[in-house]
Amino acid sequence: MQTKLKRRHLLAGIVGLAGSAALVKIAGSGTSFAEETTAAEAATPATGTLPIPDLLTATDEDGVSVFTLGTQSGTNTSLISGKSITTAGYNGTFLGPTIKVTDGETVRFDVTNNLDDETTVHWHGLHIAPSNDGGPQNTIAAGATWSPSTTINQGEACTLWYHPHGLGTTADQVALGLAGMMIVDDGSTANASLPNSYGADDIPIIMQSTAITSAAAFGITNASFTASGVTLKFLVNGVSATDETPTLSVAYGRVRLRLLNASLTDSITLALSDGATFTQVASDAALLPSPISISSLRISPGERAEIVLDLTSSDAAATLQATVRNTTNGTRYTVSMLSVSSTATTAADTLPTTLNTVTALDTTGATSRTFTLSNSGGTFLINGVAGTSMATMESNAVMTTLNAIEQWTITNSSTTIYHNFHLHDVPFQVVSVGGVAASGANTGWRDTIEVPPSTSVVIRMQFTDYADNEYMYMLHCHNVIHEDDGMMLALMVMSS
Ligand SMILES: [Cu+2]
Repeated sequence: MQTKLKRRHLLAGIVGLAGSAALVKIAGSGTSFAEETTAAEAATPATGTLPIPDLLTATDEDGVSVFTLGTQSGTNTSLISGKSITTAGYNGTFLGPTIKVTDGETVRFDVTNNLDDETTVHWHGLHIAPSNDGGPQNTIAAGATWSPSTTINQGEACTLWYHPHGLGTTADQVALGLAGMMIVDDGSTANASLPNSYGADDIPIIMQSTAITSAAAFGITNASFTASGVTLKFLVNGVSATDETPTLSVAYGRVRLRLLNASLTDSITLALSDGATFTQVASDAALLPSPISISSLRISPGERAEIVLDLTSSDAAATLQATVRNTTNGTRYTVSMLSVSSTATTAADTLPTTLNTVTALDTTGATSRTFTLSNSGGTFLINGVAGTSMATMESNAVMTTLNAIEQWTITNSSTTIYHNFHLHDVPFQVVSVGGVAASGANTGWRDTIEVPPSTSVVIRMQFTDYADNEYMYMLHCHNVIHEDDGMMLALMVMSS
């Protein structure tokens, strides 16, 4: 994307040194991906009780990085003593490894489905052709392998994730544990100036508000979270923070936490236990224009955010607390979700004041559309349509053309139910929320945004690079229970 190339030139002169990890990355900025990986491995790994998903190692096939994923089912007998809970994961029995890719890298994902049921794998937030996007058309039968390939073309450093996206089965399969993180490195100086040694000072945090039913299964309905005999557990990288707060100790003065709300339906608001401020550096789809200082951070389902904690001063020995709220914003509980400390004794250098440049899309003459989110009992609708069958998706598909710039108004007509809005293919810019111009974390690129009751959110986007007259992208609420109950439409980007 043209604007993003310009951004890199702009940032080329900024050198922010943020500890040894940054030194490693800056030293490696002109070197190959393999050399960077080797350098990153030299960093001192974090310790503590928090599990950190493995970084998935690609095999090189004639210049193509091949990442191999396999779904598999399993059981968990530790979450509730004496009960065996059915789970699923990628290359393991719960969650999946982290995939790290770099702009310009040609990749292939070989995904084998070892479940008894059909699945799909959607690369949430990745700018990729619709035929490789992993939506409901890209089903992988039990026992089959799907091998989408692409050249990473993101133009932004960001935290993405991958998860199933079958029609009507997303909540079922995500609840089992099918979710993993994807990290995109854009090679920018700004990204290099932030902690970026995976597992050392750059840590994935996958948060899941779960309900375990009296029958010892992960709940997949809204009602299951309040049903008789239910046990609510807040999982961080697969372990229960409800039972014991996981710990993370790093050898650096600063740590970057890549936060993902992989919950089915609940929003999560993070704060430090002492109320101190912390720094957000990225939202969903890109680094923010500048770091922002915040004292709480609300993340709706499917969203990501990146924060940086300074562990040698203000955030020393920080404990992150999560307040979990349901779809009508009722508080379920507050849990101490992570205790972070550092063995470093020297203060971290200051962060750069500029991380990214977002050039406003020119919407002069752009197509405007409106999308109204509503429900009729348990049926969830966009513009009155429940996208619960492929035929309905096809006949109601939003049609646009390659390179079109559009401005969309997303309105939540419910007076009580929170929704959010996720768009596949390209990130969007936020124009306004509830009539107020975008501010804070909404000044960067996003792919998911919360739409509170009785509120309109205005966004704009450009459908670059990928057109297809057969395969569809999806747009939907990322409360995946609502999504499965119909709050999803298809988008087709036509070549002309
Ligand atoms: Cu919703």
